[in-house]
Amino acid sequence: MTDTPAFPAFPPGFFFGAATASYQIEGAHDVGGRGPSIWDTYSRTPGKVANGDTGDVACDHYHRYPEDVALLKELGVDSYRFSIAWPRIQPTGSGPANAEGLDFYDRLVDELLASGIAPAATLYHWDLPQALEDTGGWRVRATAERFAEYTALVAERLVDRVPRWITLNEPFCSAFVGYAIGRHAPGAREGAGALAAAHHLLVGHGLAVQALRAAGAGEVGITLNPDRLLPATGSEADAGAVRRAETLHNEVWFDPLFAGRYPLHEDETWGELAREAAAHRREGDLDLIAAPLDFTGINYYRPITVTDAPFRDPEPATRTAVDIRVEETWRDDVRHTTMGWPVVPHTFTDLLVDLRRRYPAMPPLIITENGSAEADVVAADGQVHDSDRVEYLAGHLAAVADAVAAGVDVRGYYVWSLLDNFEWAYGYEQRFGIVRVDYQTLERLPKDSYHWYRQLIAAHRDRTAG
Ligand code: GBH
Repeated sequence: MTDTPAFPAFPPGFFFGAATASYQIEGAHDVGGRGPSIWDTYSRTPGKVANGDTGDVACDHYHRYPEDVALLKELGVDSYRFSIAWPRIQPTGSGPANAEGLDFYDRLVDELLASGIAPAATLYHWDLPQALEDTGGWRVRATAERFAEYTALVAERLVDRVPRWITLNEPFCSAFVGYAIGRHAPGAREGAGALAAAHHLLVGHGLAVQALRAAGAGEVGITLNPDRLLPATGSEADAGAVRRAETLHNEVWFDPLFAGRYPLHEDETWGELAREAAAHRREGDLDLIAAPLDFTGINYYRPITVTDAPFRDPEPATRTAVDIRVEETWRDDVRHTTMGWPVVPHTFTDLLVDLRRRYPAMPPLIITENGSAEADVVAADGQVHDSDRVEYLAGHLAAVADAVAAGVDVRGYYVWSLLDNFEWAYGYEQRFGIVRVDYQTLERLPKDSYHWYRQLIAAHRDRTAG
């Protein structure tokens, strides 16, 4: 490694981890009784995923998990965040547990514990059993009820050894990217359907929290991906655009979870669509959704610039839930990752400070994802000198440390991701790993960023020991 940025300082007890998700790394799509998920269907639909990539093999983590846990151990992380594939536990989304599916996560959890790493399990990172999509998916309340049953099955088996549970990962993506933009499975482009999905995801979260509490789970939380939304200009019109984007990106989730209300500006944002969505709400739902949590997981990558814009499709009949008269762009005066995302670390601090101020009832934060996609270059010396990623991580970790210094109670940080993996619509083209995966040989190669992160963790331990 060449020159490395200084390590930001965190308080004693602050923990470090690495994160992954089932469909992105496991492969073994037809092994151990696993049923098909909406991502199997979507990735097989021509034109949906770059290069026609699928998660059939991915990193073959299902078979290579001991090697991956060894990488985590060497890295020195306190915790590993992974997700459980619902269709491994219930191949068709309901009924009794598939023993082979539970056995896999049981082995993984034991391997982690034997390595001194605390497991953090996400119950839903987007791989809905296809059978449940066929009966309406998240548009219907029944899916939320099935989610609670699945959660109870998993908790019954693992709650004694998994100290940290995350119900949903980024329900924004499930609802809006899946049912309104159509760039994620199931690839729908709907208005009321996407807003119904948003509500049923929150109900599913609430029911899953009940199931986890009943099983005696330790820490329980949800992972959200709040956005830092900046107006393109100081105009009144752009201020309105930011308000509508705040509803779509942030308030749909944070308001019911942490303020006990439905989004403040939903009528201004959605008009007629908001009324259709409200039809799915039942008495008691807000209490269920707002049940106390132990932490809020935050995924953050980049800021978004927002401009007032005309409707994309003025026809109410075809309006999707993302048609809120807003154009989203990115800053062009800074470096961009290979995703095209601008690198502006201080926006992370600003976001955390702002959320803390806006939602006083929100429980302590854990950064459940942060990282960057960078070019895949193996140098002549056989190593990956990903100095751009090191710089990204250093900047964003420093931004988290700044938020902590400003009084925001952030408890830990998980880097996204341990491994290069299936980056959803981008397939294997985008690489977020601190460990490189050769998709021909499935060989793992720690990058410079892995070594840098290992040193940061070791330095934190030395500094805060005793
Ligand atoms: C996270 O999503 C995910 O949790 C993780 O699985 C993923 O690998 C990681 O970040 C890196 O992307 O262009 O309008 O179709 C981050 C948020 C939301 C970013 C969806 C890409 C596509 C929106 N993602 N977004 S659109």
